[in-house]
Amino acid sequence: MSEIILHQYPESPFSEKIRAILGYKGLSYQSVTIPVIMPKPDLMPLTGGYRKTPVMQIGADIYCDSAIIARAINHLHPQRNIFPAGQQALEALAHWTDTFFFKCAVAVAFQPAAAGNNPLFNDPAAVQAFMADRAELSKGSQELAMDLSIAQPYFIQHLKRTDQQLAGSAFMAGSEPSIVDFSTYHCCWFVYGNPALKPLFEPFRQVTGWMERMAAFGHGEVTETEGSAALEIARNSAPVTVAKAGTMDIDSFRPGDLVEVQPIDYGFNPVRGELLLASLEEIVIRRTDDQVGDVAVHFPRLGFRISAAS
Ligand SMILES: N[C@@H](CCC(=O)N[C@@H](CS)C(=O)NCC(=O)O)C(=O)O
Repeated sequence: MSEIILHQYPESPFSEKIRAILGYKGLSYQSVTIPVIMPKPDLMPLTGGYRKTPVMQIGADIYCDSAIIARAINHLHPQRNIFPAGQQALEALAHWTDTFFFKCAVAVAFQPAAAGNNPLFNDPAAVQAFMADRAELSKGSQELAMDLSIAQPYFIQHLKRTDQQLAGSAFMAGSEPSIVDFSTYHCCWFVYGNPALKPLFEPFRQVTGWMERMAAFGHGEVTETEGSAALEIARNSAPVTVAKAGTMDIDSFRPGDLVEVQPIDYGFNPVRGELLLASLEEIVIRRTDDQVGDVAVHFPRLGFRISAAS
């Protein structure tokens, strides 16, 4: 089996979600540090336009979005299962956390009183470039916009509820961590890491104790590699995923159709390719790129849409 390559950057919360899962499972992997803002020249040949962080690569199979990355890791490395049997509806809570609660966390983390501590904001030109890039990322979307006066009470409300829940168990859904813990952890990590915002967590000792337990899983055994090396690995590999018709009639798309896939929340960059698979959980398309040849690009169903290629 080819090794996992995680395309990410240290400050990225969704990357922290995946790093923590890799740590919990005790996995070794390669990491490519990608730029925080566009352009991302060593990522685009792999994804075909998807620009969010993180992206996981295994040979010539490319996984876009932390939801499908988490599932793929758990499938390939089932030890310390984070999708407990009999608790499948937990994924709805994980999705709410990765979308709505994350949006609250963004407003809290980027509030003016805390921005000075953000390592990304230590020179004015970098701030300007970051703001321009994120304006482009959220063009046509309201999904990342929430006033702090609305977001902060929501954020604290969920900390309080989580604190109360954690009084009865070591992790959010029992004695072992599940996908919900990792989704909640990265949103909290994002805010807690800023010294100006840490006091928000003070009343919630169960949450801070749980965050310490989550942090203690570490990030696994990481080897840093270059983007060019990752491209070469893709070029020298063939996608493992093959075309497969679904067992259910879900939509009108069939393997072989030329389609575009894009997020429904923000970062509306469509990825075009030939449909390999469109199940209830996953959409996979095959595309050919001058630099890497054939790749299979995977997306979760939830949070993405397919349309016929224009
Ligand atoms: N639904 C996506 C959200 C990913 C996301 O929004 N990531 C942020 C960084 S944590 C991002 O892409 N920011 C813009 C960028 O890195 O270019 C996931 O679960 O992976």
